[in-house]
Amino acid sequence: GQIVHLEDYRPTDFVLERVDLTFELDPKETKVEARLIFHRREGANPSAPLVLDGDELTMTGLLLDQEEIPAALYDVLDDTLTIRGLPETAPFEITVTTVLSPESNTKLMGLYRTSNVYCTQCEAEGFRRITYFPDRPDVLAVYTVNIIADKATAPLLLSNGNYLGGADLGDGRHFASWFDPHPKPSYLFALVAGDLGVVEDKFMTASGREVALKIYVEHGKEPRAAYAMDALKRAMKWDEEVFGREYDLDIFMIVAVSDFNMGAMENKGLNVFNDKYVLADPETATDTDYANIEAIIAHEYFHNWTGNRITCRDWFQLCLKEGLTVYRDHEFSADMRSRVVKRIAEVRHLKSEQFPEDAGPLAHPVRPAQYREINNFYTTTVYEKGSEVTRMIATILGRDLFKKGMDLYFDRHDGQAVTIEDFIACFEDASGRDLSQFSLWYEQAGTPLVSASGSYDTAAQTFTLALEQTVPPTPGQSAKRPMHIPLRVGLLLEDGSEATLKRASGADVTGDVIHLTERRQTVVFSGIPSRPVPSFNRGFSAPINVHIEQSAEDRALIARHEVDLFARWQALNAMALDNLVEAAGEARGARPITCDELLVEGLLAAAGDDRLEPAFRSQVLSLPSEADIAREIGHDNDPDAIQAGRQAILSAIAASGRSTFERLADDMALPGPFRPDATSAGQRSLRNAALSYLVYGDGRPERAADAFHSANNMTDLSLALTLLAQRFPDAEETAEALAAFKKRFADNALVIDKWFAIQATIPGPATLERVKTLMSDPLFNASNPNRVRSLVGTYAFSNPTGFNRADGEGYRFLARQILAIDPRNPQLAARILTSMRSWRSLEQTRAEHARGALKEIAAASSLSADVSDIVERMLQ
Ligand code: HT7
Ligand code: ZN
Repeated sequence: GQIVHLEDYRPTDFVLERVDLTFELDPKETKVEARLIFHRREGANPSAPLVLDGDELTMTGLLLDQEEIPAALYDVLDDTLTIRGLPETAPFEITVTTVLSPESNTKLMGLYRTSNVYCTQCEAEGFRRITYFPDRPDVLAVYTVNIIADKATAPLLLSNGNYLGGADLGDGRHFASWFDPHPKPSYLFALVAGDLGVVEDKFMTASGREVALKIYVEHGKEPRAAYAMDALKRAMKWDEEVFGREYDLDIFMIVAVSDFNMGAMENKGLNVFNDKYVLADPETATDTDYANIEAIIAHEYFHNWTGNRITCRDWFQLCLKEGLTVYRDHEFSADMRSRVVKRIAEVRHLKSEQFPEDAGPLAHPVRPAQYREINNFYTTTVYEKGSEVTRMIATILGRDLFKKGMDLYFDRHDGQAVTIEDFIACFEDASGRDLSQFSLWYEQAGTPLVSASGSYDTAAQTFTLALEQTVPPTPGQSAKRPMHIPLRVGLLLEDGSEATLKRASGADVTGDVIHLTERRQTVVFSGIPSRPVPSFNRGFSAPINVHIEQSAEDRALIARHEVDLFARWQALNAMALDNLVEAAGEARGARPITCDELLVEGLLAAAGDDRLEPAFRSQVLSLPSEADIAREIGHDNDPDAIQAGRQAILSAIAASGRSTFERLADDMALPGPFRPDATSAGQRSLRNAALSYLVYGDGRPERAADAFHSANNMTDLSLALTLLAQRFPDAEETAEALAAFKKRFADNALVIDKWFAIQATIPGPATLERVKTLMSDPLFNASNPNRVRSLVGTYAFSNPTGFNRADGEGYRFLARQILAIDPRNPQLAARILTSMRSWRSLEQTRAEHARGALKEIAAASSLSADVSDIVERMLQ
């Protein structure tokens, strides 16, 4: 693949006015006729040829205004069809006919088959696998789609927009026509055909239009789509109330499929979902599954405005739709559930996924300036950091001006394909503020580090904060400019009360936000009666690392008294992390491991505080992960020592907290039938956190086995199974529970994914053999992405001691898997390979093994662009 550069962007020479597609569906030989009406753009070169994109296409016909185009006037190369001699000004029609084999399309891009259903995935560049087309997001057109298929096997024929009509063709086939009045880019095209069950509902928009809602699932699974339907209606209502956005077609459809490369896809009016994010019932879905379904249903729905009505000019602008839409789905979940608990979960995710990406060889700006393979840029940086950047705009402008900016964006750019500059300009125009320095957040990769130190002047009663920001070098960006960092702070006095922030001099302060804009800046607060304890980055107002010398006592004060509950969690988490880093060092040096008494006190005080909501207390009890500790240490990591240190701390907490945990396990028991709401989920979560410590303290499997046998929902059942497997992998009870679980859920793919994943997380070097054995289990299916992710992906991403075996066998195993997956499904292979993105921060022996495995991949012949792009960047 060639490198594409943002600065090379040029509009097309031709404007596409209309698209008419006719599909004659067949598993092996689908015929696609595309009629495309173009005219030459005003001002374009009158002799410029029309260049269309294609990928692995077989073309059987090419007409200009219904006349065959002579061979001398067109060229078919690998990825393009070039047509010369086209009219200078008049509109013309190109008709392209292609023949595809959906059943042999294993890449799951373009038109493919999954469980006997025809289905498409076109983002980012899948449409070019269906027909020759100007396959780029700034080409917006109105589509009519005709689908012809066998009536018995494909009674259902769906595409974007509104249903026009259909008929029986009398030869065992039938057809249906769809018309989408909203101009859209090709990546939002979708077609689904097959035999599916449906759940139907309707939604009345604020302006009184009735929208038919349909969720299509495999026959028999309809009851499991009820929660998704409920989430959809709540999302539609929320978008009207909070962003003033109404739905714009008569029908909104969701189709759940079992083979899908990502979570879901926001095709106009016809979202296609990985069934993992649609199907749920108490017996088979965990609380996390319910929360994910709610978030992803909302996310895809919200794309209707942020992504579809206003789309991206080019793929460099991906964060324009993704960062903003993630921000919107985060706000939705915060409103549906507990805001602080949601924020903690977001920050945990950001730090565990995005921070390592930003600190490693795959680091890139929220808006990259170049790419080789766009599929590799659907990253946590574009999505989650992109969302944080949007959140910072809201923090800097305040709620009302942010809303004004969003309204202006919807107003000004509806129906357009735009850029980050266009987006930012709306907030500048709405607020009168200059956001040019702020825009560096889109351009500079790397997680900024803010170092802070405070000094209190007793005589003057002033508190001076000295702040310094550094943005670390990242691939292709060695020098960085200072950013605009909105830092929310509180100053806590000895008694836990909060000092009023009165700025005397230095950096700008609005409310509790310090605007850090220079490399080094001080800010002086006056009228501070005693030495305060600063609480930094309240609510995680900026996606940064903060370095501040703060004693455990100071952190404990924050943990007890901060009005910002997020900051309380943050203080305890930081205290725990300090202790865990130290413990890892002690374990590595074979020294005794010490557990900080203040940490234990703080954790138990919060966990046992009935005034706080259970979900929050559960978050407090969940210590930083082994990966979090490795990230904090940053270099020369020994995963075994990290794990040993962490386990010693867990044991100490388990011992000190026994009575608290016993009480919580009882108090948090939920009588009555399962309910998936946030409050019940929070109680389950706290109860399971307490149970985990108790099992830890017991050192015996009985309690976990009891929990397994008495569970009446998947949250409790899978937690109990995880405890058994991770703590007692060789116990009789564990073998029995694993066998019982497998037997009970053998025909439920999504639950069997959990069965594989749980076993893939068992710590220690022996798990590699287990994973290999599981790969030959009859239930393993190498062509199903969810299954591959659940076993191979979980092993590589979520099992630090199992995967990072000191002998390097884990890496060599992964290399072989990547090479096996790549020819079938490059996107999936490339994604799983990113599990090795932090290899350089391992201790030397492991790092050398990791390098060796990466080189083995790099040396393989005929790698996909997806995998070779990742492996080359990782080795650079
Ligand atoms: N916008 C969707 C991205 C997506 C995708 C991208 C590449 C390959 C396959 C894909 N499936 C879905 C998902 C989203 O952010 O909503
Ligand atoms: Zn999205």
